[in-house]
Amino acid sequence: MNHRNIRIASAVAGLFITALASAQTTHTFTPNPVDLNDLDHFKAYTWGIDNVVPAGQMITGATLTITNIYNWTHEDNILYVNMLNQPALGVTEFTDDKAAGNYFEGQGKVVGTFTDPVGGHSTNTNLTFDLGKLGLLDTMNQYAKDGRVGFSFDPDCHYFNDGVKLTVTTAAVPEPASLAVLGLGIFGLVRRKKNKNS
Ligand SMILES: [Ca+2]
Ligand SMILES: [Ca+2]
Ligand SMILES: [Ca+2]
Repeated sequence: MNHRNIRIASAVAGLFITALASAQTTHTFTPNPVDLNDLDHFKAYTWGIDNVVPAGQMITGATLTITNIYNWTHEDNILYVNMLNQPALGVTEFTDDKAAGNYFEGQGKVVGTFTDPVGGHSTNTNLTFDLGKLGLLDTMNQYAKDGRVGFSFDPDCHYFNDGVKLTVTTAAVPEPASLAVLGLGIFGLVRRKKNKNS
């Protein structure tokens, strides 16, 4: 390929990628109650969500946020968050009686933990887990294939907060056929140029 043909080919590929990117849609999900009852130390919670991905689409980005989270007082504290394949739909409460460790240890994939170093009052902290940056999108797509995906939260302390939110972006799954057509298109362009030049 000469420089000109490479330019044409990358322009075509660029258009295709732009078309893909512009077809992204954003969906927002919140649990009920939205603050998971202020994440009680004695409890552990699951939140199951249905229809995260419209038919023919795949997850291209996902962010889990807990707004204005803070521990009720200054002390040792930790919140465990996992992603689950098949939790019950909606919010379910379990009792761990303040037992140390993640109540959902070994279930699904670990998303992360949070510790409030201050405690006792709001510090306007928004806890954000970017599931793309955490490398969890492939697993999330697998989990969500049957429609259901969710999260577990084990607060080992009492976290006041203004709400949990999941934001998901989805895009059409690129069909092998359209990729093949694109490939042929680039090939054709390059061939035509080559013939003209020779
Ligand atoms: Ca707990
Ligand atoms: Ca626990
Ligand atoms: Ca599932």
